[in-house]
Formats: sequence, C-alpha cells, structure tokens
Amino acid sequence: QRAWIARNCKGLQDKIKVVAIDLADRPAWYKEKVYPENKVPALEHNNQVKGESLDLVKYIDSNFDGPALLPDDSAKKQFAEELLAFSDGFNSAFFSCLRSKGDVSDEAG
Ligand SMILES: N[C@@H](CCC(=O)N[C@@H](CS)C(=O)NCC(=O)O)C(=O)O
Repeated sequence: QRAWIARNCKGLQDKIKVVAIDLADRPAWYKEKVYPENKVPALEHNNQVKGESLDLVKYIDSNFDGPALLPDDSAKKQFAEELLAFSDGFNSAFFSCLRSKGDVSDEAG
C-alpha cells in the first residue's frame, strides 16, 4: 500500500500500472517471470524488477516526475528516514503478533 500511495501522491497513475496479485492464489508467472521472492510489492522499471516497499517509495520519488515525497533539508530528511524505519519496525512487530498463535500481549505492548 505504501508504494501504491507514493505512486498516487506523485500523480503517476498513468505511468505506473498497478497489477493486483491475489496473495491467497498467487499466479505462477509472478514468481517465475517477475519477482522470484514472490512477495508484493514489486516494480518493473527500465527492464529491471525491484522489491521492498520502502526502497520502492524512495525509488519512485527519485526516478519519476511529480512532487517530492521527501524533504530537501538534510536534517528533515534524516528525521523522515527515522520515522520510516520506526513505522517499518512497528509494522513488522504488529504483523508478527497477528500471525502468532501464542500469547503476544507483551510483544503487542
Ligand atoms: N519487507 C517487504 C515485505 C513484503 C511482504 O512481506 N509482502 C507481503 C504482503 S504485505 C507478501 O507478499 N506476503 C506473501 C508472502 O510472504 O509469501 C516489503 O516491505 O516490501
């Protein structure tokens, strides 16, 4: 979703086509021909396929037209990186709690 939001915020709806993948029923071609990691999101650009949503947000910001998503000021940029890293860690912990079958109250806290 964050890569999709980055694409939309930059107004790239006509330049980056979204192909929805049903994770419960992944098509074989996705792993075989597009992204061997078989995860979403992935972006094909200039005959190369890249993954990792946070990297894609930065890649889209740097390699496509549209309003800048990150500030120019280096201190603000560093703070933005910290926020992104924090939200990434938070998301990972949160989803690991959702998938866990045991008591996750400590981890969730
Ligand atoms: N760190 C990766 C995580 C990618 C990821 O785990 N995507 C999930 C959907 S949100 C996925 O494709 N899951 C399928 C699987 O793990 O097999 C990113 O941020 O892009």
